[in-house]
Amino acid sequence: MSEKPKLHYFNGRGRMESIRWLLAAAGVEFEEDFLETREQYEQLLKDGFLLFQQVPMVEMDGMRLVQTRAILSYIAAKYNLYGRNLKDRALIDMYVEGITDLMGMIRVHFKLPPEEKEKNLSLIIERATKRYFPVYEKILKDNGQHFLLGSQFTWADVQLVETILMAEEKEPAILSEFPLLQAFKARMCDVPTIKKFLQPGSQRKPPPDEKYLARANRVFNRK
Ligand SMILES: N[C@@H](CCC(=O)N[C@@H](CS)C(=O)NCC(=O)O)C(=O)O
Repeated sequence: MSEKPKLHYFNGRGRMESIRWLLAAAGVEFEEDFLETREQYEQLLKDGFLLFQQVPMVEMDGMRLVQTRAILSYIAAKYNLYGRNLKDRALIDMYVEGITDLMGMIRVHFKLPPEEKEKNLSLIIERATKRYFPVYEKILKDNGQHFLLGSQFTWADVQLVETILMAEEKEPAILSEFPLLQAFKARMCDVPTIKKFLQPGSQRKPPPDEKYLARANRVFNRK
């Protein structure tokens, strides 16, 4: 196994993108093995490397990790992005899960049939501005600090800024009613490791398109 974590997934965002973000934010270099063909996927299955026959899979520290959430929490714990105690962890889990629910809606939007896209986009905007962003705006207001957990930079901050940028790709003015989240985003994008990840040529992936979907369908034998 290589020294650096090795990520097995498509050459696209999907469920792996938050893992790329978290590693990048932690300043960890990683390698990627992109799934392009059915044969590559079958080889991973044959080798017994995919516990539930699914990707993302990350080779790291002598393990072959699967299940996105498990991979993220391992990375967060390893690189001190998971709080100082159990209560911090509970808060981080709540904040991450909330933002992941919103992210999940945005992540699958591109796959919807054209006639459902507009309605679904309205739902995303409604959920972002009425349910999720008000919560994070209030947390920042109440603690009057830089990060969701006050002075500690954590996994929750990384997941939130990733989702804000995804939401802005759908609706550029989506943060207009949230001044503290705007300031938060600016601060986060200025964290050196994140700033680097946001530069062109980094391992950050572009929004998914038809080609990405066709590749995934090919690999999983879906029509
Ligand atoms: N609960 C898993 C779900 C993983 C998952 O659904 N992966 C998809 C690709 S994004 C996959 O491998 N699908 C093939 C299959 O389920 O057979 C996770 O969060 O990692």
